[in-house]
Formats: sequence, C-alpha cells, structure tokens
Amino acid sequence: MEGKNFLRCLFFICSVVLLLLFTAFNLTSPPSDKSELLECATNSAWCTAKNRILRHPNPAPLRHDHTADVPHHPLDPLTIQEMNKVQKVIKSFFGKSVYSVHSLVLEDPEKQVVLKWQKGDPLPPRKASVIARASAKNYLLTVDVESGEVVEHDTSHISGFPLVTLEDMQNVIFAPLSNAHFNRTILERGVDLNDVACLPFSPGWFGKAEDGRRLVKLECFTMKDTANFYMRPIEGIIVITDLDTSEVIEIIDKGKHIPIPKAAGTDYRLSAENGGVIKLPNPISMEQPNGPNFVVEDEHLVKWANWEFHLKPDPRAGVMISRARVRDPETGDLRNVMYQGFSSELFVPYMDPEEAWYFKTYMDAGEYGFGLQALSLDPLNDCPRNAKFMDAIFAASDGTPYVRSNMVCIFERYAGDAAWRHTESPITGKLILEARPKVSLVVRMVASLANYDYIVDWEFHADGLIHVKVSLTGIVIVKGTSYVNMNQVKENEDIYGTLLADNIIGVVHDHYINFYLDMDIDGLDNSFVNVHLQREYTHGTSPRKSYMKVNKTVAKTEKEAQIKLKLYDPSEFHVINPNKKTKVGNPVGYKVVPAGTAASLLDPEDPPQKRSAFTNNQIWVTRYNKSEKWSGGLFAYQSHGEDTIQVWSDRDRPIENKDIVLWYTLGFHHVPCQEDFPIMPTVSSGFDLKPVNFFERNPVLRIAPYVENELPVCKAAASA
Ligand SMILES: *[C@@H]1O[C@H](CO)[C@@H](O)[C@H](O)[C@H]1NC(C)=O
Ligand SMILES: *[C@@H]1O[C@H](CO)[C@@H](O)[C@H](O)[C@H]1NC(C)=O
Ligand SMILES: *[C@@H]1O[C@H](CO)[C@@H](O)[C@H](O)[C@H]1NC(C)=O
Ligand SMILES: [Cu+2]
Repeated sequence: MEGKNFLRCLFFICSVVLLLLFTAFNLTSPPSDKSELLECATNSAWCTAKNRILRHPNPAPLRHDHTADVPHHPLDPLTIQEMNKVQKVIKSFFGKSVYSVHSLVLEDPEKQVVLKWQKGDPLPPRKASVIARASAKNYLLTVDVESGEVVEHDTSHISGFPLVTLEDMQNVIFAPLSNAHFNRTILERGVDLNDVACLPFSPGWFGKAEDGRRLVKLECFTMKDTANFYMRPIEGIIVITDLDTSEVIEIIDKGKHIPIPKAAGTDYRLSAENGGVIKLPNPISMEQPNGPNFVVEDEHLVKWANWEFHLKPDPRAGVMISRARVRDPETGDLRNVMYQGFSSELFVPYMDPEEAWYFKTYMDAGEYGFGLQALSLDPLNDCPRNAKFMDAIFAASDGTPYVRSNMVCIFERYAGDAAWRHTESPITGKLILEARPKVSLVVRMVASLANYDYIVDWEFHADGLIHVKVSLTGIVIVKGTSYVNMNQVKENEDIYGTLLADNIIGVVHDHYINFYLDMDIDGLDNSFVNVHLQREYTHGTSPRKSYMKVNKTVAKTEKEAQIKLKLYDPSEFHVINPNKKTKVGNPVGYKVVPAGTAASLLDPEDPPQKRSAFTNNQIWVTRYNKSEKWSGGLFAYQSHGEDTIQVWSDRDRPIENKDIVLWYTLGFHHVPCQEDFPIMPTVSSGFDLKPVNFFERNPVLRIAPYVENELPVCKAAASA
C-alpha cells in the first residue's frame, strides 16, 4: 500500500481490504508516550494531549465483533447474520443470472407497528429491502429474513439506475488504460501512464440518447509529486465508459493546449510543509474525566439529558435518526417530535457549460451513497475525547456484509456558550446574576465524496432544539487552464470561476442537501402553518404609521406548502398538532428555522434541475408515504426527473391535520477563492427544528449552573 497504489485505493474509496488493514494498524499502534500526557487533578484519569498533527492517528476505540449481533429494536439495521440469510435468498432468486446488489437494508416496518412496539415485545417480522440489477434490469425486492419469501415490486415506470457500487467504481477506473488511443493522448500531454489516476464521475442525464446503458465519465489526473492529484487535472479528456461492461465508448479530448498544473504547492499534508509547524502553546480539550452523560442502549438507542432517539447508519442517507422524543420537564412524559430524519439527496451542479464540465451535476446520495462514502472517523480530531462510535454494516455488491468501523460518532459538546442568562441591572437594586451553561449532544458522520468532505451533525439541545449542521471541506474540484494571471483573461471572457493558482480555475458551483423530516408532534396528525409576517398600517389610529403583524395560514394541500424563502416577505414555518393545545390554548408545535439558504439559478427545464427538483423550493410538505423517501428519486443515477418530490407534491394531496413530512433544503453557492487552494477551510451552515409552544415554559429552568470545584482541571503529568 505504498505511494501510487495507496492513492488509488483512497479514491476507490475504501475497499474492505483497506479498512481491515487500517483496523489492524490501529490495534497494533504502540501505547501513548507518557511525556505527552496530561493528568486530571480531580481524579487519576489520563487525558491524552496528542494530536494527529504531531503524531500518527490515534488508535480507534476497539469495536466489538459484530458476527453475533442480534436486533433489539424494530428499526435496528440488518445484522451480519440477517444479511447472510438474505444474501442466500437473493442468490437463489437470481439463479444463474449475473446480478449485483446495490442496496441491502432493513425495510422499515409500518409506522403504526413501530409506534406500538415496546421494549420486551417480540420484534415485528424482519424484512430486507434489496435493490439489485440483473439482465440489464433494476430490481426492487422485499425479502422476508426468516421465511425467505421474496416480493418483487414493479419499478418499470421509473427511469434511471441504482447507485454505483464500490465494485462498479473499482472495475471501471482502469478502463481508460485499456485503450491505446487514451494512452497515446496521455503520452502526448507529457504524462507518464504510471502516474495516471482516473475518477468515475456520474454523467447526469441529458437526453434519451444516453438511455439504455449505465454510463460513467472518467476524468484523469496525474499523481506525480503530490498527494493532491485533484489539483493536477489532465484537462479536457473525458472517457465515456459503460459501467456494466467497462467498455470505453468514447474519448473526448478538448484540452490539448491546456498545461497540467504544477505539483508545487498542491500538497496539504503537514509533512509537505517546510516552514515549521504552527502550534498553540497550550493544548485545549474538553475535560470529562468521569465519562460522558449519554448512553447508547442496545447498540442504537441514544439517551441523553431529556432526549431519546434511535440512531443507525444508512448506506444512502448517511445516518438516520428515528423516533426522536423529548421528555417534558413538567409532566415527565416522553413526547414525540420527529419520527424520522435523514439527508435525502444532495445536488452539486458545476456552472461550466463546456464539454468536459457541463454534466457535472452530482446527486451524491442517490448516485454514490452518502453513507457508503462515509469512512471511519479519526478519534480526537473528527470527534472529541469521550465520543462513542458506531459501526455500520453494509453490503458489498454480491450481498456480503462488511463492517465500516467508527462511521458515526456521538459526543457531548460544551463550547462555553450560555443556555440562557440574565444579570439584573443595578438600577433596579436587585442583585441577580443567573447564567446556565449550554451543553448539547452531537451525532456526526463525515462523507468523503472523492474530493469533497461533508460533515453532517445532528445536535440535540436540552431546550428541545435540534440543530442540523452541514460543514463543507476537502478539495475543490478544479479545471486546468493556460492562464497563470488574471491579466491574461480577456475583458469579457467567462472563465466560469476563479483563478486559484497557476493554471488552476476553481469552477463556480452549488451544494444542496435536502433533509427528510417526518415530524410527528405529539402524534401523527399535524398541520403546516405559514406564520406570515406582514406590514400593517395604523391609518391614523396611532402616532405609529405602521407595525408588523402576524397572519397564520394553514396549508390545506401540498402545493400550498411549496415554499420559496423571501427576505422582504418573511414567514415562520410551523408544524403543529392542531389536536393538542397548551394550557393557554396554543397548538403545540415545532418550527423549521431556515439558514444556509440558497436558491438554484438553473432554468426549471434544465435536465439537472428537473432531476434535482427538490431545489425548486426550500421547504416542502408532503403527505406521509412510506415509498416517498428519496427526493431526487429512487433510482437517481441517469434519472430523468419523473420520480422527484416536485412530482409527488404536484399531486396536491390534502395535508391539513394529516401525517405529514417536512423537507428542508440547505444550500451553499460556492464561488471559489484562493483560500480554498489547495484544500478548503471548513464552511458551515445549518437549520433548526425549534419548539414553538411545545413546552409550557422555558424547559431548562432547572438546569444547574457550573461551580468551579465541581469541574475537572487538568495539568501536565510531567510536572505532577
Ligand atoms: C496503456 O498503458 C498502460 C500503463 O502503461 C498499460 O498497462 C496498458 O497495457 C496500455 N494499454 C494499451 C492498449 O496499450
Ligand atoms: C392573511 O394571509 C392570507 C393569505 O396570504 C390573506 O388572504 C389574508 O387576507 C391575510 N389576512 C389578513 C388579515 O391580513
Ligand atoms: C405513494 O408513493 C408512491 C410513489 O410515489 C405512489 O406511487 C403512490 O401513489 C403513493 N400513494 C399515495 C396514497 O399517495
Ligand atoms: Cu463547494
């Protein structure tokens, strides 16, 4: 696993073998060097102060052997043993046909069944939902794990293909090198064939001519003299390849005049810096010598403060939060907030219409699998000390289960913020100073989609707030150019981006992440209320000319809940339970608080926009329907856009006092800048789900303040 091969492995994105090797490495790393440790004064717990910047990656916490896992909860993911059973069933179902498994996950039981289930009850029948391909056809199967019964669902009306498997990608990335014309083209550019690495990019969909076969567009880079080969594109060469046969269909070569960008300055590893390491003189970490305040019961049930929810990794969504409930401090009851929440689809369109770029309109969840691309997290750097890690069990393309260790982490966060505070001013003569620390619980995963990294946090607060945060970092995918200075660019010439370094353009693009939020506020039947804020005139009845007035409208049908955000015509958006009111008579509810808003500027009829039509609005509300989960469509790869949330919502079903699903799209416009080179500093945004009249009063009045002598203080072990 040296040099070139190691790099190739990196972007085949995690073969199982690599993971096993990685785990083996972790288990055998030497114990910490004592001089690097800090000791807590309040007890004898060791607090390591190591950092990856200074040393090797920290040992991952030991994960247990999953072969004997059993499910405990109706929503628990399929275990290794269950997947093995399903694999046998699939094998006999397809008989002699060659097949590939693109998804093998638990088929969630009916909502009513899950809601009725209580700990100690037998589990409802365990079923697997399988997406497979055989004989050039998509299959959607439900397999009963115990009986082996298979139900086949008709999906012939849905265009597109299931997500590409890791094996698909591994099979295809060497395809260009089997082509003599490709080799010649590369050699003509002065690149050694042994330095070439090709990445499989989904082709989008741009017309019926592309139908009938699974296509991939490979773009190639040179790995010479850098770990950051993304910054050394062999510009303009696109190798269109058949994913099923690895046959090279066409080689487009439009960049002969474009030099390969230099390697100098592209590496981002500390080992490549020769100016000396910058390090804060005093190490920082959050101390928790007695361990965290949350528990994970039966592998998937997270309990912290007043929250309780089910958490599982998912190959497509990343993580799924289910049955999120919060305890009411007044009654002690666990109250339903959200039945299920997850990232449903992503859309990353690049804004360059040229031949080698126009198709770059990625739908990362449906095309690649947001969870499949989430690799093992690095303890202490990806998640703080005292984080707990959750492994994922995913299926390879032959249906064999494998373990993705440490894919999700759970940790408590205290960043010195206040949950609430007040100081009474001296003029009232009262001496009051009340302040409370804000501690929260974070669930985190990081998807590394080739060049880009998406950090997704679900953060639960004691006051009932759920904050969803998405952070973008990693490497901007760049375009080679002959320019080395902006003074060479003609006045009206569009370079579709920003010149980041010699011969490198960061192309303008967007990132959208659409969240499925099945809110069930104190029950299934909820309504969506547009709490419109409007200017009202006093018409001479007051010295004031105007004021802001609240006007609430309940959305009757889905179309009334297709929401485009407007700064100068603002609203709040509430999901309420009209059947349950507080003591003073307000319906209980939660609101979605938008942030990170961006609207797509593509034409609604542009094929990428039709396929990712979830970006037509920032908020949607649909009638709950178990088979409407993926807002860009079940088969997003080369989809035409006839199975999207736009189509479902346009059915205009009634949504008042019904079981409804809220969808929110977080967006980022990204005009790259030089600071994004050679790796991008993290950019974050998010949205909140916040209680509105859900509690009778501020639910965290009884939180205790911090007192100095109750908190741990760490000092260097060497001087202790
Ligand atoms: C292209 O080059 C690679 C790497 O040198 C080599 O393995 C392959 O056989 C070549 N392909 C053809 C068709 O010559
Ligand atoms: C409230 O908003 C609705 C829908 O926009 C509008 O029809 C109605 O006139 C408004 N009511 C008032 C009192 O402004
Ligand atoms: C549920 O969703 C599927 C897929 O969009 C659709 O075919 C079906 O008609 C929907 N059912 C209802 C009751 O809306
Ligand atoms: Cu970006």
